[in-house]
Amino acid sequence: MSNKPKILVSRAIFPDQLAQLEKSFEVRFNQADQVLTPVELQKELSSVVGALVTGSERIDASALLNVKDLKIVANIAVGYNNFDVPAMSAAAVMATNTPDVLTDTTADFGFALLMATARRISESEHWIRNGQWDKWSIVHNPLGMDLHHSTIGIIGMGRIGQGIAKRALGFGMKVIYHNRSRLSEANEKACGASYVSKEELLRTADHVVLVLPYTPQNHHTIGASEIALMKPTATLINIARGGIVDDAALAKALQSGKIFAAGLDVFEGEPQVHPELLKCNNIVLAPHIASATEKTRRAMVDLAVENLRAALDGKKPPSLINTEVFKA
Ligand code: 8YV
Repeated sequence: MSNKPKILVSRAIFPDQLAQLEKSFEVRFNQADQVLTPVELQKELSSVVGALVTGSERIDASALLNVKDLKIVANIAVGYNNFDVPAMSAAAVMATNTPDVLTDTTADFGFALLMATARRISESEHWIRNGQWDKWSIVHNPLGMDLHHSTIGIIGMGRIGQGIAKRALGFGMKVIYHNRSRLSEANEKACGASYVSKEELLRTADHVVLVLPYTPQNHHTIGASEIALMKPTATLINIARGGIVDDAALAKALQSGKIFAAGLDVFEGEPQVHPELLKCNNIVLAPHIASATEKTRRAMVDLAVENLRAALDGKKPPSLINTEVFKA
């Protein structure tokens, strides 16, 4: 029997990072690399002092029902809609996330997805693979939409939204945004961004990019009536969370040509994807990879481990969400 404190690591991390943890902790490690069932999660959390989880494990009152010594659950993600924070606070469990370290990588990906969607890069590849290139002409091509000098509308202007805005400036794009609260004048200037209402953004943007956190209030921020406001030539990019877009309504809009195309990194009920979306050609699909470079995923794990170690050493974790739980 080891006398090291016991922690849970809910999914595979890089082997050297795991080995480092194993020097200080007895690690309960989910080898299966599949999301733990609620029953498994409840059982695992009942016997550990800390846990590193991804955005897929729901940490709520039920998951915490039998905890005895649990001090911290550290999300390896910036979004923490998988946390019921009041329930965690009620159980005196610290909640942490991984902001900043993934901002640029995620903004890069948002822009890559936008470019791939507007310029129909996935469809073009299929075009070649399906032997359709023999029909090339000036008009006989997957014709796309321009990014340069178009208007990008960003909904959710946190760190990642601002990163996308700065990239858009390099393309000579006009940047408009909508957010819960307005940025400071200095921040608006740095992003070259103008604040508009959600309706105006949807009506005027050539490219709509979603980067807002998922909360009950943000459920289906984009549904049939919002899509109806968009230009038929517009693209919609979701790198935020599934559930922010009504995927069934989006599939209908893509199939009927109500908007030009969509790029999705996140889905309602992922890893399941709405079957009607899979039938659309004017879509670029990605399996939630916006933060997926080795450098950034390592940095996310490092920050989550830093949070975990701090909490277990009685120190304030650097990205503590429920500060009221920390007692110095
Ligand atoms: C993660 C993310 O890869 O940070 C987030 O909020 O969505 C991604 O960077 C994913 O949640 C796995 O933890």
